Amino acid sequence: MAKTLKETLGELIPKLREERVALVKGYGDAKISEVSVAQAIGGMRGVKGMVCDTSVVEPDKGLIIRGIPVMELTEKLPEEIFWLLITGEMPSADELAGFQKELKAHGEVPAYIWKVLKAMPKTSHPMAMLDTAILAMENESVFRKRYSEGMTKQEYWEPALEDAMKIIATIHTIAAGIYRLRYKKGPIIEPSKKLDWGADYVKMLGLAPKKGETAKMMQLYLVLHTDHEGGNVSANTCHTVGSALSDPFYAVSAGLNGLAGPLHGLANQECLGWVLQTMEKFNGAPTEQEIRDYAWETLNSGKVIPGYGHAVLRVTDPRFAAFNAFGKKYMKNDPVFQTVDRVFTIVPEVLKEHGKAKNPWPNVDAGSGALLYYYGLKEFEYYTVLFSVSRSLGMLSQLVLNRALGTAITRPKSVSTAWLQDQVKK
Ligand code: HAX
Repeated sequence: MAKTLKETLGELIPKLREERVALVKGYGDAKISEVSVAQAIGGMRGVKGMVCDTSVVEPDKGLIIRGIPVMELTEKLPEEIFWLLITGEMPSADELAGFQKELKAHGEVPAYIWKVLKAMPKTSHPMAMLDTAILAMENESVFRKRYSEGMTKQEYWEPALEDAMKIIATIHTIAAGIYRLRYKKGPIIEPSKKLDWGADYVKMLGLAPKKGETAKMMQLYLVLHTDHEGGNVSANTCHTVGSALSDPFYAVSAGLNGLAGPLHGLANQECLGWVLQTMEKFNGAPTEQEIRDYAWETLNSGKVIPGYGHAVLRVTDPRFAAFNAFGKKYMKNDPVFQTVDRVFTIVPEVLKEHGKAKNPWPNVDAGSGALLYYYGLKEFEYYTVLFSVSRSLGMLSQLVLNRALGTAITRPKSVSTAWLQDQVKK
């Protein structure tokens, strides 16, 4: 019989613990990073001060999950990516089937969640609704219960995994329900017993299947957004909150609150908004010159061009490239997609000329909206919820591993401005 995820992790964790102990024992004092004044003030950019094994982001290559460039994973299911993130290996067909079955068994959304969501104002942002629902579901936490009963440190990862399964098994159902409630799309659709995670999400949103293309697009979307190493706002926040042994519901909800910022995950709603504004302003797909003019207008008004630039990447984000390739295959004549594609040829030139952004190339958020729009998801305020459904996989894989490895509570040292001034004089 195929091993369950818990059994697989149970075999792996002792080796990972030994590895970590050996590193600290043998090389605990070895230096890996230095911090400049600019870094301390500038969001700790480039400071190496945390460990994350699920994925790395190389400035010139982009996202690499457990050694595999994301472009080589675009045909996989998000469930397979979760298994890869957390164990370092792809699941076998039997392991995948067992894992999907286990997820279905955890898939019931508590009735009080729908009551909470229905009680929220009609104008609530869908991200506020999702984050509230995950937080409200904290009532289900096995981690909290086991902690209060007095479990040992060695056991932390087990209820953390149990809570992770509950979140992953329900987040797409909750997210789809939010879409239907918030945009008056009709009654909430129940999860299916057979469909995979992404296809089920499409069905529960109530999107037209378009001969299976919508599910294919969703599969790609959910794979590409899963993880982006440990230092980004959502992962880092989830990590910090989890490090206090707040349970996974608290930690994931907190991470998603970070994803809801326009410089992070909310850029995807901003981005399609920007593209549609150009189309409205110029009555249809704008010319290259019109895009150039509008980009300058945006920059001159002190705003950023959403979907461009990155804190780590210095090339076109491969995730943007994957969305662009999908668009070229399935919707090359769609005017919104054509505009996104044209923006891609103009905005990097403009940003280079502008001279501020260290990276003028598109990130993941520049391209995804056109695909969602084409397949019927026109409410772009909702887009970060889709990102969240996927990113929960990355945050939770990191969280479970951190509980398994006994990662310490996060507590960097802050310094005062006066201390900095003194220090630089020395
Ligand atoms: N448009 C205009 N100006 C930009 C810019 C853009 N797209 N990207 C960077 N800049 C500016 C910065 O605002 C900064 O200006 P100031 O010196 O006046 O503060 C300057 O260029 C240097 O910034 P940087 O070092 O290149 O970039 P940061 O690491 O500070 O920030 C951001 C990275 C992603 C936040 C930034 O590029 C940005 O705001 N992009 C637009 C928003 C966006 O697309 N966010 C999504 C990023 C991907 C992600 O996390 N998705 O979830």
